Amino acid sequence: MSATAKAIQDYSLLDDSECDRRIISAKKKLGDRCIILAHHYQRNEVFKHADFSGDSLKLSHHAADSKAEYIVFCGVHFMAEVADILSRPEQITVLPDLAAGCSMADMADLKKVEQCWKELNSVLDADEEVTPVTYINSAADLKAFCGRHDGIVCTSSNAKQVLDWCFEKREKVLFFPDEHLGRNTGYRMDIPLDKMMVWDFNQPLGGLTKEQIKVAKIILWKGFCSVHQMFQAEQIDAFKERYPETIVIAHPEANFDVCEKADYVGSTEMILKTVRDAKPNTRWLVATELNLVNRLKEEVKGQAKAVHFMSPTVSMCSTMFRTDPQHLAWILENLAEGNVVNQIQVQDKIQAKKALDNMLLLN
Ligand code: CIZ
Ligand code: SF4
Repeated sequence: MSATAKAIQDYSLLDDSECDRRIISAKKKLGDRCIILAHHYQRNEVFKHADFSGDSLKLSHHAADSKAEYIVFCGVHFMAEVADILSRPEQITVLPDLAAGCSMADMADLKKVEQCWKELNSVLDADEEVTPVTYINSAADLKAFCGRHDGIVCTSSNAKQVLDWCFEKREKVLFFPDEHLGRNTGYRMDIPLDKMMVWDFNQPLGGLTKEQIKVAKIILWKGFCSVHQMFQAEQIDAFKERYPETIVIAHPEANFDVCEKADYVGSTEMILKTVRDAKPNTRWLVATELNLVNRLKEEVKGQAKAVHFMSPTVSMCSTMFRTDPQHLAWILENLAEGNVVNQIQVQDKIQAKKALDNMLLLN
């Protein structure tokens, strides 16, 4: 083990090809002691070094099944937290850039959610009537909140199954932090729009009346993804005017109107599978993060499938983008010398794991 860890400053001026060389060499040295996981929204320069790629659900399973000593998670903070919760105690999870957060996850915090629960309890018996559901895009202490209140975590791949589980137990759901995933999923389960109320956490009683809370089936936290909010229904209309044969596929973090106009709505895994399995000579308009869409476009162009990004302006996830080859080289060279930098450690794992296990049992 070396005495001192290398500093990121020594890497920030390295060019990408030098980083590539160093990543490959450090990876070779570490062998099966280390796995690199990369989310679909990672840029190519990082994505190409991954042992496994996937959405957060698939990557959580890889983390849980892995025997590696080090899990290097090229994704955002909440994903590395999930890997830490699900992996064995002796495994170490590392996030290459600690500033890689998720603006949607930051829209709900424990204080605000506890306040909401307290206010719901002034109208209902929340513990008897409401199941809290947190989208996996949330901090570990919110997953722990769900664990404590007999709730559950969901991802965009299993949101419907999770809501089915909830409605077998209790009549209402508090869904955070993404308003859109909650509404788009509820609507596809035939829950009328007027039974899904938005909880504005900046207003007393979420800006709702007691009556609205009493009739609600799903209470939707007023959170959103800044990347997916760029997609608009008018972009679909404009594109279809030029190419009427277009098939539209959208992520459920996109707004209701976009999902209503889409032919398919689903998680990143579902989007990839649907386009990969589609017939040749098809044209696709895709509403999710740009790095995924660009890679998919390249992958299927040989099968005469055209893939287009829905928004006319570039909308990448800026926090996913923080993980660059410089940070990856820095992390791996340190690990190869026995220095752990940027470890993610969740303090209160038990309740968060309970909420995650409730979800994983459904898959
Ligand atoms: O769950 C994930 O990985 C995210 C953030 C998107 C998706 O649908 O895969
Ligand atoms: Fe968060 Fe949106 Fe980025 Fe996904 S794309 S990590 S929800 S900010």
